[in-house]
Amino acid sequence: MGSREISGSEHELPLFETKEAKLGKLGYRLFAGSIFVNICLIWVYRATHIPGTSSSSLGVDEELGVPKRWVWIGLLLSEVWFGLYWILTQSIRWNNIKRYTFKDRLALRYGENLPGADIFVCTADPTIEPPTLVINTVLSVMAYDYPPDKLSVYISDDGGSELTFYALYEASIFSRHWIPFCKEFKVEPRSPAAYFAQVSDPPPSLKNQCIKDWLTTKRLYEYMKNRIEAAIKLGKVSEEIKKQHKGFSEWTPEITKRDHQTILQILIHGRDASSVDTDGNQLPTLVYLAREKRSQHSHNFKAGAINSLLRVSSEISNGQIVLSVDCDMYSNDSKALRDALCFFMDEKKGYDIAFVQCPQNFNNVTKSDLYANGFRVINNVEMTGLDGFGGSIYSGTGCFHRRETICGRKFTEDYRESWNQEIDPIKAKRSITELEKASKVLADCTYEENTQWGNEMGLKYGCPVEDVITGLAIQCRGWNSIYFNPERKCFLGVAPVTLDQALIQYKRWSEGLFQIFLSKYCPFTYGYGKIKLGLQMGYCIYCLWPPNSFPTIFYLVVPSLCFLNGIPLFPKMSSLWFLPFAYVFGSTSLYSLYEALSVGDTITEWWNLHRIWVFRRLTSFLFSFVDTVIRQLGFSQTTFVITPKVVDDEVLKRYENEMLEFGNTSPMFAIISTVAVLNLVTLLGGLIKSVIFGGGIGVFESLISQFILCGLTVLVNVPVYEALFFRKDNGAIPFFVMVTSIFLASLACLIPIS
Ligand SMILES: *[C@@H]1O[C@H](CO)[C@@H](O)[C@H](O)[C@H]1NC(C)=O
Ligand SMILES: CC(=O)N[C@H]1CO[C@H](CO)[C@@H](O)[C@@H]1O
Repeated sequence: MGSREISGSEHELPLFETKEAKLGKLGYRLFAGSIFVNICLIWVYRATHIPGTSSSSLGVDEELGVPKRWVWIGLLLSEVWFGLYWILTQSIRWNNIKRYTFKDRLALRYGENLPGADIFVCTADPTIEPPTLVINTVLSVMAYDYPPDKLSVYISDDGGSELTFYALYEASIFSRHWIPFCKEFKVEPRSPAAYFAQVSDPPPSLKNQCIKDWLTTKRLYEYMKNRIEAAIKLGKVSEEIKKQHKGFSEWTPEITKRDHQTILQILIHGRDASSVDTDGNQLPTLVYLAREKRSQHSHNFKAGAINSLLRVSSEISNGQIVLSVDCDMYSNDSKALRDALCFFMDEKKGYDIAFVQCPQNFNNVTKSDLYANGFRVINNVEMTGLDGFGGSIYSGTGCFHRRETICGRKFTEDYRESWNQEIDPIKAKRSITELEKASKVLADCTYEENTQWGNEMGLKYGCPVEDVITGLAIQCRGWNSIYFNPERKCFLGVAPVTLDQALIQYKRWSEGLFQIFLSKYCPFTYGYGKIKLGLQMGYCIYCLWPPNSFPTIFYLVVPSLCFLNGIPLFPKMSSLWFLPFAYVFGSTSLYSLYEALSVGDTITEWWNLHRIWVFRRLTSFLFSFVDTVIRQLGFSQTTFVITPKVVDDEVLKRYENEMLEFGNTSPMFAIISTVAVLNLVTLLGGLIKSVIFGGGIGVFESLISQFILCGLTVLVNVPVYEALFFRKDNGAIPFFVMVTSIFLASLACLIPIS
């Protein structure tokens, strides 16, 4: 009796819960209110003190020079922008929540009776994304703690590369050893590369026979890796190997990356009796797909690849849950899929959830996170704030979808998905060859003609960050989404290890996001009436990254130049108008420090984060703004740059030693070093001038704000000066860039400002 009662109430318990983040809500709102009032005061000050108008004598010391009017107006516009942007950023700090799952309850209620799950891994280029990286991701998800007959893994290879196929073929053989190995030794993480990097010797607790097994598997992995790397070095697969699988015959000499037929190979099929591991257990299905490419057809990048996979997988396994991961993001938690199911399968609250997004995390972030790849504030604060308004941003990787919603289903109140889907008996009887034949046509270039694919169905086309638009569209169709950020990270990727890579990545993201803002998908108009205002604002924080570049450049250049010339732009310290400036600057800085520390950053990390934000605004955002405007005017086509994931050892060493990597003559570096040089010159020049010729304390009192601004800019740029003047290694700033920046900084000093 008693036990039945317990299991009865057990049935009522939710599979996940939502908690408010611990940061005090009311306190924060009061604090934000006080900042808002002071921002308004700053605007009032600027608007009422325009030089040349009667009231201008109020704050600024007019014994010193008076700035030209454009300087003042520029500051006013910058401050208006910063203020408005600050208001936007309040949305993601207003209502933060955190999600927790109960996998034990899921297991109790459903056992192994779980829905089918299809996992998509996308790769685009075997040189930029090495096949060994790809198969480690594949193996990590094949080894999920999940019923293998319900699990299918699909690779989309947009590089159409025989080498990637070969690596996958090797992985399919190795998986027979790897999956039972993971179960036997409770291996975590289940990417062999990551595991053997962390555990290089058999764990001391093992017995003799186990040690032998352990070492055998490790050796098997290393042999496989060496064979794959040898093939890559050779640039082709040997004839010997090609005889082992029929799939290799697809690669005729005419095939190129941009022109080939659909290549679809089912390497392991769950229903095939021979697909068992070394313990005799069934293996998950594994499918290789290189969709058809023809030069006259647009292939729509990753969105096109995912849409092909959606169709092909619907024919082969038709899992109700679809997970998409990037090929460089292995799964760090073999139970992640079960976590996601806790959301979808919750009886009371799960029916309206379209997708569950896990954050992006990286496994090779250095100690003080020089390039700000840790994303701690974004992952722990900002995204949880969006979730609080009913939406997570679909970031394209580490995201679990309900197949029906990503394929275009609209939400209706009475919708309930049945998780016990039967396989169509006729489809189930087909042989692998028949299956391959039937699903192949779904990946042809012409298949999507006159269909809703790329529009209402699947991922949307026509924008470099198609995932974000797709997520927004799903939310606008009435669905809910979840942001799930557990303590132990679900997915770990490879972070950029050079400054160039880091900045280009942000350029690409910000450009795509800004295009969304300018398109019909602008969250304010497209989402109006469909999603909450807070969520619309939240999206726009990211969509409006690029326009931040101009006010930032203005603020980092003009006040410093005025400092050099002894022209005050801010109220003097004894004026009451000084207070709002000091309050806004001081309290927002302190709060950002507090926020960073509260999510686990160190002070150095916070400082590095600020440096990178300055760099991003000066370069990535500037370039993406300019490129977007040029494109809007109809001048150039979208080009998609993938950031390379391989660099040489010397660069890696500098990365590990946390030295900024410049090294090439990128225009981005020229801008960064020009601003750095300019601020150093103006700081020193301004100080000398006011000490030697200046009027003592009075002058300093009027210039204090600019001194602080300029001084902080110099401090944040200390590593840039090192790279400019002191470092001799190949990662230093090249001589040409140095000369250019000194020249440009000198020119800037000649700009007439008074
Ligand atoms: C990855 O998983 C391991 C367990 O295998 C865990 O110890 C580690 O903390 C996880 N990494 C992150 C970044 O959460
Ligand atoms: C510090 C660290 O973990 N660095 C690793 C980053 O990722 C590369 C792979 O591209 C490794 O080789 C590094 O060791």
